[in-house]
Amino acid sequence: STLVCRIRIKGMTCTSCSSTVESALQAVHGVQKAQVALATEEADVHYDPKIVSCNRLMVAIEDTGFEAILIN
Ligand code: 9UX
Repeated sequence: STLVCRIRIKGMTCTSCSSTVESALQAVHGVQKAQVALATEEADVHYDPKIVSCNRLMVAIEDTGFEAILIN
């Protein structure tokens, strides 16, 4: 079963930025689905908690050069 992690992403200014972040999240082992919305600066990531963590997903975002902030 999967959990959802919602993450605010700071610094994205175009759809290429959001596509880069979305692809990076989708490439992480344990991620079942990832959507990044430029307009709301939010990522919704469905992940298997036996394989990966929300903190690890935030690191994957920051590795692309953007700031990640946990939402609730
Ligand atoms: Mo768009 Mo984002 O031209 O770093 S790819 S600004």
